[in-house]
Amino acid sequence: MNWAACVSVHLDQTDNHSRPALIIFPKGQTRPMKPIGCCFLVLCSLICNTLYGGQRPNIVFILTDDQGYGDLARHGHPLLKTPHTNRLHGESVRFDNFYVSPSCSPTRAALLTGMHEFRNGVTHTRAPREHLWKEATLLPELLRNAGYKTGMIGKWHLGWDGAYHPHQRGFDWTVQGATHFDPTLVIYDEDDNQRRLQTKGFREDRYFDQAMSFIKAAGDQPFFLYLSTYSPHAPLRAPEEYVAPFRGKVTDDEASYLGMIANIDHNVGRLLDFLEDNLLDHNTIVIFMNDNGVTAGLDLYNANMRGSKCTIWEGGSRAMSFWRWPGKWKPKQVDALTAHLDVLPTLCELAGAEIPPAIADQLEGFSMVPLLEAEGTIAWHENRFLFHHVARWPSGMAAQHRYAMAGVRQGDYLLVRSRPCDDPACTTKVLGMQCQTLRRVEKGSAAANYTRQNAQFHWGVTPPNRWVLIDTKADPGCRTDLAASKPERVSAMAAAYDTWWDDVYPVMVARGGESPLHEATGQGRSTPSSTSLQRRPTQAAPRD
Ligand SMILES: [Ca+2]
Repeated sequence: MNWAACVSVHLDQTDNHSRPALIIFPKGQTRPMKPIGCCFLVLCSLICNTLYGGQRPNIVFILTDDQGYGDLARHGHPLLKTPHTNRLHGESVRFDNFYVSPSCSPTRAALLTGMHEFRNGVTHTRAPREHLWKEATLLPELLRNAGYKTGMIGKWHLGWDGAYHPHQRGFDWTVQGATHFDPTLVIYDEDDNQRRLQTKGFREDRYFDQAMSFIKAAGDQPFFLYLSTYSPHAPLRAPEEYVAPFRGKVTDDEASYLGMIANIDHNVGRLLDFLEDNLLDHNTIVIFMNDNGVTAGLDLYNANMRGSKCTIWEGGSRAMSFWRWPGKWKPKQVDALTAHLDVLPTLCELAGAEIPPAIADQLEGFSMVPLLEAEGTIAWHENRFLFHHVARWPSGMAAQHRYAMAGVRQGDYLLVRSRPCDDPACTTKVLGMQCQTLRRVEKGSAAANYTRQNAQFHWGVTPPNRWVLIDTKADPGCRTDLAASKPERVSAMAAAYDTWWDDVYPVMVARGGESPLHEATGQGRSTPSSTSLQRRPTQAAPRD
């Protein structure tokens, strides 16, 4: 049926509608079809039926918050069992050298735009530097233009107010509600109606309920569901049945953290069963990812990697990335260097969604479709660079942080500087917590965020005024500096980093990356307040 949605989009675009209609046109035809419309219909039918072999798959994209790459039994975790995510792992194409940003908002900005977060002004998790540049075109907008029904559940963290709200960024339908137990869900539908739904039980259980409702409501229309959990981000709470198996083995906080992951796993199983029971599994791509490095589980297990969330080391940004399409892609591991930047071009190709040239020219990611389809190992953008920066500097001090917690990847190599900046004005008084942490570690502190006694390893500080080179495949613990033995590689990667910084810096500043941070009064929240939702305009806000 999906050619029909495509037809309605193109016809409405000829009427200069700012937001293409989504409802199936021939099935519920509401106006006479002109000859030109018939031509469009035939043309679009041909186009859409040739897209990806005639299939327009549904897409369920699950993004967990603060779960680490190692927080999975299949990745060697000694305590977690995760049978359902293990099953997904076993049935998926697994991108095993897949990288995200070191914290929440930057990752979300990059994966929804296909561009580095700095190009969208996202340099923090605190408002307003969490706000995704208003001019950016997001993945759900592109998929909606291609006839997809778009839904978003859970954590957003790219700005709640006004034009930043996900309902204004391409999602027809959104569900929010961050309270752990008995959350009141705020639901916006595609008719722009808002309603509140008082629920019982645990938040992520209700999120997955809503996911199934959304899928049922989509009917024959292809859908894109962005299901973004708050678990296992702190505060750490989960139903006791999930926490109990870990009590007595680890600290209470760690038990709760693992319990939150066990609950996600339970819900992954529910969703996979639901798709199978409703005969949707063979036409639905399921993607599972985490958004940054490990947090509360760092001292338990980190897949032998150095680093946690908000560090520049390997463990700060390596992520799970499982892509399942039964009957279409054979399960396998892919070792090519891939990233969140690649999600947008990949899904647009799979969905047959056009990326306008002006946007395509700015994309920094590549379609992973050749990797998904290949029978064996293939060459794929082998010389690409990926650039990392923890950011989080005090507003107005980006230039001083050019080399503070920065990294560049190529192939299996990571060129890295894990250092505080050299500016004495960068203190906690101006919200320079990141550099202060590294200064404490440099002076010998054994504790830092997410670790009680392993800060010297996981937050390790590199020597001043030079880069360190790591072969991450041979050395995920990042213990051996190869810089002295590979000076040409260091020079080439360092030059690439400088070119990138010089290019992105003015763009980042112009798009809000240096805006004054709000004080910690709740305005930097990652959850919506009732006022932010009430202020959301009923019409699409003008782009400024
Ligand atoms: Ca996160």
